[in-house]
Amino acid sequence: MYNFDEIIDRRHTNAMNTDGFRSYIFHADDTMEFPYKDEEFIRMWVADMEFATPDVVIDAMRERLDKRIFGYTRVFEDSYYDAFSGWCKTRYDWSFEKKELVMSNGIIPALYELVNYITKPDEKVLFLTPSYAYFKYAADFNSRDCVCSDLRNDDGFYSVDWDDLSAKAADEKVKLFILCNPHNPSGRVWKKDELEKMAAIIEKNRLWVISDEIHCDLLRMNQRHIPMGRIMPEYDRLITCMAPSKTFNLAGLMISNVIIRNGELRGVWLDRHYNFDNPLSIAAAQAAYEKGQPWLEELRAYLDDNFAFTGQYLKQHLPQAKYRIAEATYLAWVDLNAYFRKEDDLPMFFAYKAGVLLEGGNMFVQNSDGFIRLNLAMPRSVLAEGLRRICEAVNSK
Ligand code: LCS
Repeated sequence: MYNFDEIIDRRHTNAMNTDGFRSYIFHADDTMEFPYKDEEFIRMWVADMEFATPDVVIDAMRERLDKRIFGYTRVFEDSYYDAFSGWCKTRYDWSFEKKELVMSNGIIPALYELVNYITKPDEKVLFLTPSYAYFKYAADFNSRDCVCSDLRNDDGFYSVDWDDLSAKAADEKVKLFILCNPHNPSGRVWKKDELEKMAAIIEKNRLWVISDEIHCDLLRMNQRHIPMGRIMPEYDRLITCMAPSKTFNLAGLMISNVIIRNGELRGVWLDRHYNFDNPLSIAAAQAAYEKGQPWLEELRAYLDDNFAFTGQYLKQHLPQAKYRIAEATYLAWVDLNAYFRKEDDLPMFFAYKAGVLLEGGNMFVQNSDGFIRLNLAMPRSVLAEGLRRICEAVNSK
């Protein structure tokens, strides 16, 4: 039994979570002041967890430390591929060849590079909104235009607007579709029929697809993830991104997996990508895939309970909030439109009035006004305090 109730002090670890919120959420510097001390905030924003990474991962890093030399390193040995591909086969019944796997220091840098390698300057990138904002930033960074297809929201349940997506995919300048599967921020786990419909649209228009599956291990207990690679087993223009970073709380180790089927694109990547990996990160990631499953199953059960707890709390204290338990991720997506105007700055409101750091509104590209996103990956006692403060601030507005 792991102890997910333990409160771990993250101060003085250079954590984005504790020290980076002024710049990331508020685009401000250290002089920005709040009615709370930094350590008094309940932090429900950036997508990492307040839980310790599993012991098996830390032990593997210690073993690697004992080897004492940390020279230039890359994933050369089969053991990493065996661990990660074994994970995919067991959990998702999906396989890929060893040569298709390349490593990246993160999915974000991979997106930035791939958009550049795949699209020409006048071509466009398509994705579903609301969206993880870095899909847009990856296009912006490369001066590519974005085309957004708004998801439909039926009483908190998100689905694709098929007519809209088909029409936008048919734009001859659209060359790349970035799919978030499962979807951040709605938490949807796209089902087989939905993925098949997307695949038909992709094939019809010969689009490249980056399927960002970084959240795929973090499912509610009753859900199943289907990699796009299984829906499109022969499609050459598919890139799949997965990582141990969200799953095992290793984002700072900066190691992620990119599976590139197309040989030519892989060649461009291998030529142009800065191709070294951190030796501690390789040890950690491999151990996570080899031995991390029992920890992950306990984590998922704890997260399921946090989602149920949040639902009950909101129902009682903020009855007009619309909330559905996310099918995946540890991120709750809450519709507060009954309480706020579209133009209200929700992250600012909650930081000042509640002492809670969260993301919301226009931080998700479009189609997200009046929503907040709450990171629930924390001990229940801290979550309870965060929810108490959120509800109190809204109710005393
Ligand atoms: N892709 C998606 C869909 C994500 O949600 C995140 C992190 C990343 C990629 C980042 O991958 P990395 O570069 O770390 O490998 N999501 C975050 C979020 O929603 N808030 O903080 C991080």
